[in-house]
Amino acid sequence: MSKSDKASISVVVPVWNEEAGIPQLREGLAQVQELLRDYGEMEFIFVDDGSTDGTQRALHRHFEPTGNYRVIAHERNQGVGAAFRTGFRHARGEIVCTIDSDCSYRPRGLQLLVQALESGGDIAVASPYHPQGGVEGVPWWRLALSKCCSWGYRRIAPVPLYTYTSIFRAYRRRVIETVSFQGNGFVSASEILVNAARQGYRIVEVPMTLHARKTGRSKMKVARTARAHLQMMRSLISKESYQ
Ligand SMILES: Nc1nc2c(ncn2[C@@H]2O[C@H](COP(=O)(O)OP(=O)(O)O)[C@@H](O)[C@H]2O)c(=O)[nH]1
Ligand SMILES: [Mg+2]
Repeated sequence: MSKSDKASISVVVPVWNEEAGIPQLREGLAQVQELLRDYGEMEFIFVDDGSTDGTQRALHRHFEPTGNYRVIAHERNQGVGAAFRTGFRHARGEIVCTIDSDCSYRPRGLQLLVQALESGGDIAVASPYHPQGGVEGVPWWRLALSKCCSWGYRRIAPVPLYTYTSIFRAYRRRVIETVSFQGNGFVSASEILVNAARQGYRIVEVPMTLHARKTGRSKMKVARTARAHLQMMRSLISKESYQ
């Protein structure tokens, strides 16, 4: 694909020290390409955020360095929100997706998210905490943080959702071009939704199952992430602009 061509769907994949999971990711993304091939050209943008293991080598080994697969590297770790900003700057698709590189949401679920945009959404979000969603094998302490945060946001955010924390999403291009966010870490996922809702974008939840990761460990720093969420909730309650 030449630089001037526009991909129809871009998939931004933040990765940090995920070497062991890259073969599984390759299989998942091959399935996605097959399922979404009618939507036209797809591109995959891996944002390697200062990995210190062999993640970058594994990405280059498993994904052909064509125009459809790009690896963008941060020299040092900046966080998943910073990785989204980098990925969004490079994405050319009319639809821009973000996914977990550990395949804790099965990549083929992107098809449901893209279909949700076609039925009128501006943002489609995987929602394990929706009554029809599900969670399999995720440690309780990890789940507790996300569930508590989503419970809290649901009460104070401009739009009531069941899940504000998943990063498995599809956005219409205009959303990533017009919604700004400041957070560098996991809180950015919630911040994007809150800011998009304030700007009047339509958010659609798609019930989905969150699975335990098969390789590696969660990168979330629980205490730091909880603090960032609490700070954002405080600013929502006091009606200050978080931006
Ligand atoms: N680029 C980047 N990606 C990250 C960072 N932290 C986590 N990720 C990626 O974000 C996704 C979700 O992170 P994960 O560790 O699985 O967190 P959890 O599933 O919420 O416990 C995975 O693809 C990670 O590789 C980071 O600091 N930078
Ligand atoms: Mg995970």
